[in-house]
Amino acid sequence: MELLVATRNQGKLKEIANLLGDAGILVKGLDAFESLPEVIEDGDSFSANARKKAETVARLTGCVTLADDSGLVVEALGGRPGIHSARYAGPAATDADNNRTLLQEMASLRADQRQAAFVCVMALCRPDGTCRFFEGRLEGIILTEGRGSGGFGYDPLFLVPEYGMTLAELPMQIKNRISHRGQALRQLADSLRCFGAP
Ligand code: ITT
Repeated sequence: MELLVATRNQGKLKEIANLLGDAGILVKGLDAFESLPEVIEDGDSFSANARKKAETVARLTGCVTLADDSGLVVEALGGRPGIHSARYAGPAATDADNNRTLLQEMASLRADQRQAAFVCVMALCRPDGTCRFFEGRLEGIILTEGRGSGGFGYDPLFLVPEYGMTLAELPMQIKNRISHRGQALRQLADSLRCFGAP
């Protein structure tokens, strides 16, 4: 089975392909559809943005579509960067820009104020707008400098206490076993196994 994923983020796509590949599902990202318009992520929650991305692409292509809206939630920053994680440092921000901004915003925080969580909401939508949602969350600590070269986004700053390593130091197989995205995708794979396409 092939599944369209409404993302242009190659880091996400790689993890999703790896996880769903184990369930026999081949994924295709939006790079195969150059002419599709950019979906504006103006919802006020992860689920609203996940639905908007999946529903829009499903309607435009006529294909069942999966979307991932995810981000980093830092309690001591009132939940920032949250749904704005991809563009925390500005509209054209790179991962390095976002990581720098996060470290600046957290510079005055004590060690016991550096708890954070990655959150992922997946929406699987049909062209008629019917959707199912799957969620995951991973708790961790934000370091004062990056470690590791794997993963993407905020991974070098995100320490997983049980492993004593950042998500950028852990192999993808382990990240996928514990991550917010892995949790959501395992629910999705179970749901597809039981009910077929939505
Ligand atoms: P698409 O909308 O095309 O999927 P995006 O990067 O804009 O790509 P989001 O709006 O969902 O996607 O923003 C997710 C951001 O949250 C992502 O760019 C990273 O900065 C961060 N993020 C999410 N999951 C992450 C992970 O597993 N590791 C590191 N950073 C992550």
